[in-house]
Amino acid sequence: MSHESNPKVREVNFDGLVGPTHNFSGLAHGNVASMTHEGLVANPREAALQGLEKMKSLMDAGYAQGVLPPQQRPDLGALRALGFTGSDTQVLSRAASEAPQLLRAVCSASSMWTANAGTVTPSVDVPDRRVHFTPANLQSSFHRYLEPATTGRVLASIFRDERHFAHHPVLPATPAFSDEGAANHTRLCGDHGESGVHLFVYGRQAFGGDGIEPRRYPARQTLEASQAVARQHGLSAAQTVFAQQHPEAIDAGVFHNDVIAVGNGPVLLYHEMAFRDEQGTLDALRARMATPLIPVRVPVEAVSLDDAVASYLFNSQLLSNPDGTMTLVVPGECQEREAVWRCLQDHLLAGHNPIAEVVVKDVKQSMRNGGGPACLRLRVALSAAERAALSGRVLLDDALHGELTAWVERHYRDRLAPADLADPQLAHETLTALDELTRLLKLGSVYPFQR
Ligand code: SUG
Repeated sequence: MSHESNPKVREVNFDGLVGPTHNFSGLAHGNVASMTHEGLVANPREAALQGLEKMKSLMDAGYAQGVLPPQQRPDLGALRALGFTGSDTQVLSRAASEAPQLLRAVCSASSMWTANAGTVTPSVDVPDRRVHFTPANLQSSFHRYLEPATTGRVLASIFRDERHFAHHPVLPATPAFSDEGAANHTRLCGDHGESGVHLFVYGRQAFGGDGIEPRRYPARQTLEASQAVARQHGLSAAQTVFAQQHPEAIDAGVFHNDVIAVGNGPVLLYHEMAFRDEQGTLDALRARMATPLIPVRVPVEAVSLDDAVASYLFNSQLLSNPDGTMTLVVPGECQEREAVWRCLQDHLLAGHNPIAEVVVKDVKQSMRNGGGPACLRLRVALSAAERAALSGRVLLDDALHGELTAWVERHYRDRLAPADLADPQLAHETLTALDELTRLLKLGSVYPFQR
């Protein structure tokens, strides 16, 4: 295959800004952290500031950092569509008394996990030389199914220039095409500007298949969804590998591939239990890649599945440095598990691989809902011309970081319990904050209340 390279291509990490309604509602079946922390009092302000601090420190370290806005919550339109009528206050109070689980779902700040916003293919891999986007349908849970409409508008607003960016429709929101976006997609390549091979990891096959699937928790990505996204983006068989996630891993709480594997450049850091067919997956990647694959395997004796799920070791950001080394950005929870911390020191840092530095980040508010550093970002590899063609003010610099921090401090509560979600004042505060945010980010009218 071709081995093109554009040295000006950089990976931009677009982090999701945590929204003002961040709370712990236990909405995600199969996500151990979300299930465990249901009902806790959340601190939306701290959550947003933890996210901004991660963005700022990576920007300061020289990585290109972008930001994506949160969504309009509570989603009163969704409640109205489900038959709740009257004023906003009446809709909220009726939902709170008649269907509290629906109220919680329409208040979730889950769009912060932008690794699930969609799948992105860089222009160097596509025949038309544009960056391709497909928002994920997130149909496997009601609270996340509410995201793609606004996600699509946000992506289309930022990546607006049709000469550089192409947007595809969300896949049909039905179980056969269950799609959770970039969390189940890894691009392996030499340099970011070289053509890459796309590893799509799915949990189950909708049509046919041999029935070997998780039994306890749902598989959120289907083979058919991954294949459809690859087709939309114009990727050929020589550029794609479709691998089934290990069903036992899903049943242990690994609800996305990015909870058990992370890749960057030629490096694939993965747990022994990540793939149903480990050897077949590596062989298929090697057969397609133009550059030698560097697999970094963590065996179960070093880190158990439970430790992987509790620490989110694999939900780290693996970032390329100019000197050829890589930095692994891990959540603070990795320091709390002895086996995991030892693995980081003795196995990853000391091993023969490009990982030369470990940076620890505190994103505890997000972690309590099952979202680590890697969940909070959508990777978009962009050439200099593509970066120049972005619309809006979404690339982080000191000024934007300062304004976003002040915005959070002005508008966010530091305490939010599930019972507070019915407070009409919260809905009002959120709309005021988001209206101001779209002006700050120069995004135009992306929210339903602005249209
Ligand atoms: O879909 N949690 C999210 C976490 C997503 C993490 N993303 C990646 N692994 N890329 C989910 O399970 C919990 C919300 C709550 O319980 O209130 C939640 O939706």
